[in-house]
Amino acid sequence: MAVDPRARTSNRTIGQMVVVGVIASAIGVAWGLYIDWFPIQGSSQAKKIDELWDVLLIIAVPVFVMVVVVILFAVRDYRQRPGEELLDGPNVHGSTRLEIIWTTIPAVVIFVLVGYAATILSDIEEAPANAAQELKIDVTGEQFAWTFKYKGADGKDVNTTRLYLPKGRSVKFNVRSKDVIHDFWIPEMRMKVDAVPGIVTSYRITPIREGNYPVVCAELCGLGHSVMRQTAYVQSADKFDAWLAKQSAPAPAAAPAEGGGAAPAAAIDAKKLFTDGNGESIACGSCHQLADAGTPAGGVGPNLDMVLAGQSADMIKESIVEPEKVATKGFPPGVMPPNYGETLKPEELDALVEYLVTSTKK
Ligand code: HEC
Ligand SMILES: [Cu+2]
Repeated sequence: MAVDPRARTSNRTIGQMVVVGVIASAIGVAWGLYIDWFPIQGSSQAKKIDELWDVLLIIAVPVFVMVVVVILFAVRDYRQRPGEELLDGPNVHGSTRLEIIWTTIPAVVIFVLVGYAATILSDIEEAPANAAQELKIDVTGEQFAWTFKYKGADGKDVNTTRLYLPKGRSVKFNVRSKDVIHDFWIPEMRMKVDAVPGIVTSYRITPIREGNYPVVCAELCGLGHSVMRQTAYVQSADKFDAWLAKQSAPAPAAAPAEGGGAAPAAAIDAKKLFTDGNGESIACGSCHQLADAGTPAGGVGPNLDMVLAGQSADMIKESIVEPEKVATKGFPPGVMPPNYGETLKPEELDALVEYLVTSTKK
């Protein structure tokens, strides 16, 4: 006897679906847990976030499999066969029992997951027991670099483009933007927040392993977005303290005495201007390699030891103030900040140019 085409789902079919679903879910979950989704765990927050990911995956994969299995079986059993072109479907009315089940189960799953995710969120945002111990760092994003400001031992600001972090200590970043929306992210630390003009956003991490990790911008912010990358250096707490103490030590060159005849250029530390900026100007060293200043290779901009050798002071000055005028071949235009004419004082600019002329002379 032919099966009534309007009622093909038998207990046998349901049994097949369950078997296929269970096997596919097991494979999917095992595969999902096997894949190395993330970079190493650099912060205590990273562990908890990765655990949350695994739990979500264990629940989400079977849900996905269930939906796909039902679709595939429906296609197999209910597709139109020859001779059925004029047949109508079965006259089915709602089933209150089914509707209650398919509303309740997803609702319960979602409430449980939301509750669990909320506890993880409050865990990873929790302030350390000893709030005074926490290191606070001001992070400023602008097209196309990050700058970091620490409070030195004597309360003096320490500005830098290299992010140094102590292992094992809670760090709170207060994030700002000078222009458009950026997003401050160190993938190994997992946490991430938009830098929004006009407001201060924040998050905290506790680094748990020493090493160098990329700092990236995770919000499309303009031509140089993809190169808005720097490095976070996680060091032992002792090394970090020594670094910070050294940065906040008084500058060797004292300001010229009032009315004194000291040449202003002598008071300007051009190398420091190059490596750290003046607080307003973005540090050149975050993009350019320069042997004398010890800034690393691999930046966005050309290696200045190579391109500036033998160039005149006028040419160099022009390249700094009007970077667009002569774009360097092979490098992205529109990435070097166009406003050094404003963010650098004229005497700072001159000191910087002179420094570049002498330090790149062969
Ligand atoms: C955000 C990254 C970035 C920063 C910060 C930056 N530059 Fe550049 N710079 C570039 C890029 C990219 C180029 C090449 C494209 C161009 O010429 O505009 C460049 C080009 C140059 C050139 C021309 C090189 C040549 O081939 O003649 C000079 C000189 C220069 N920069 C000096 C500086 C100085 C000095 C500073 C700091 C006051 C600085 N740059 C800050 C990215 C940067
Ligand atoms: Cu950005």
